[in-house]
Amino acid sequence: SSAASSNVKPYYVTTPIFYPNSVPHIGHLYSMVVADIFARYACLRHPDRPVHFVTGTDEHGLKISKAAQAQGMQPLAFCDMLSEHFKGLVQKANIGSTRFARTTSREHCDAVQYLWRQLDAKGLLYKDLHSGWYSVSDECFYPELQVTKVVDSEGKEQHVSMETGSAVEWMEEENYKFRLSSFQGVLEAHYAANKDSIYPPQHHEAILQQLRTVPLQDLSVSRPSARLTWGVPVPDDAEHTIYVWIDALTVYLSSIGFPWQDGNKGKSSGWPSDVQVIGKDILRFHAIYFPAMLSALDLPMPQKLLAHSHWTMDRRKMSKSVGNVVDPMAAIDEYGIDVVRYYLAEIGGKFKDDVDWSPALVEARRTEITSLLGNLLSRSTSKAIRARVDPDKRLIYGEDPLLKHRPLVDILQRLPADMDAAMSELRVYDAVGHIRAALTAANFLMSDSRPWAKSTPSAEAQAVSQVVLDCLRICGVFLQPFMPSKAATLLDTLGIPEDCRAWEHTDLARAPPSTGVCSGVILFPKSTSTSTVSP
Ligand code: ME8
Repeated sequence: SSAASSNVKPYYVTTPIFYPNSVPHIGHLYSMVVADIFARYACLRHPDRPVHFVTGTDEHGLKISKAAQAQGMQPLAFCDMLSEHFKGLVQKANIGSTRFARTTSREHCDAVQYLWRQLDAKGLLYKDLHSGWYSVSDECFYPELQVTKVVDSEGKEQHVSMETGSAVEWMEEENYKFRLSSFQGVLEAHYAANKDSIYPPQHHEAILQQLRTVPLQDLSVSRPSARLTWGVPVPDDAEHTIYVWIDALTVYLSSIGFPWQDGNKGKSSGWPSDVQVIGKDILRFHAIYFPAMLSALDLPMPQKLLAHSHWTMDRRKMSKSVGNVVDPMAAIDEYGIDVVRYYLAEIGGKFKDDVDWSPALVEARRTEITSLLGNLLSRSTSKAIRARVDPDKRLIYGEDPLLKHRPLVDILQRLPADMDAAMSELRVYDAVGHIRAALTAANFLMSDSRPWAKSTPSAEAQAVSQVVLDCLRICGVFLQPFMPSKAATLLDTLGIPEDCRAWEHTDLARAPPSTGVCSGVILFPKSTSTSTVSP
């Protein structure tokens, strides 16, 4: 009922908001796909619970204004142009996000200023002198360890950045600082009490260990407007611009209507978040800075932070500045989005170690899923088998002797619980593994029983056909988060009505009525890409 459902906190999942300083690469697609898998799983698990899924672009700061300048463009026009590329990827990759956030939007900027005033009202902001080695040409401070002394052509000693070689000078400027140091105890207690709040566990341990041993320093949260105007101005102090990370992190709140008027700390809008997907490169911002901000605002902590590993190219991190990136659009054109999604989820689903992007491995995944799923569907829906079975007859699991002692039946009976456990613990790799195990067992059963052969008794053909089609149906439901369009084709082929594709329909004993099975559907047609020779 609507009264009951209005008390349910919407499921809330996020990706990082990406810097639109260049076009998206495969790493960005990966974060989107992982988040999409959780959003879609939430949908099939609880179809009545609303899902909020936020992705978007992080448009302020020096990095962006410099990139715009290099193109001879105004920063906003530059962001308008590049954020379209990220939106295009969302569409092309079948990402079911409910909101594409841009930090240059009016509501977001207002929310950032509101948050700033709240921190200020609580006495958590103060002005301080910040000093260090500053490069005018690079427009940034460098830590002592990254600065070295050189002797120039006139024999004069000079300090330079080791990274860029540009001259640095000792500079002092006024910044606002946030009293991050006063949140050490709160954060330490939070992570000590919530062991599964950061996944994989290695990151949880590292953050907790850090909080236990390294004192937090107050955080500089503004830049002089003289150096940086492309950002949200500090309220009532136009001399200063709010630090881009404070601005960016606030997007997770502003995208679901913060500041909230519900008197319930954003619960009816979805706060706290259920899963926030990030790359491990931005763990500190999400595991320390953001929770400190939330604690300052007296808001509940995010429930789970998933920090995934990086895609590498020849073992180096793919990055826009290095230029060794895989174009996700080209990969989708080449392999099809669902094969790419399957590859990202399967090869990248452990989140633990960095993984190398390799066209050969994508091909191998395509071959695997074509044989496990595509061929199984073709064989089990073939006219040869359909001619041997009565489509209206159903044998009862647990009673009919022909359905007993089949490993596949056991796997399918456990599958809903196995999937639920894996997904709620963010074990995407294991979730894919459970589906693969079921499909593998079904393929084995087919080869073993040969239900299409006249030599196989028709009662056996009937039983095997039923359990294999049930397997395809149940796997089809569970594949929806991973390969949404292939799963839809699969379920259409099996004649499963659209309103029978949720978790409750994965009970082996209670098959929904099929509107009829089609024969001759090829789920993974041979590649039409130019790299294969056509006959
Ligand atoms: O950091 N492998 O934006 P960004 C896997 N705007 N994932 C990768 C990756 C790789 N090689 N490279 C990037 C920012 N990513 C900030 C975030 S959030 C409030 C602000 C993914 O464009 C990964 O999720 O540099 C990483 O955290 C994110 O893209 C960084 O994207």
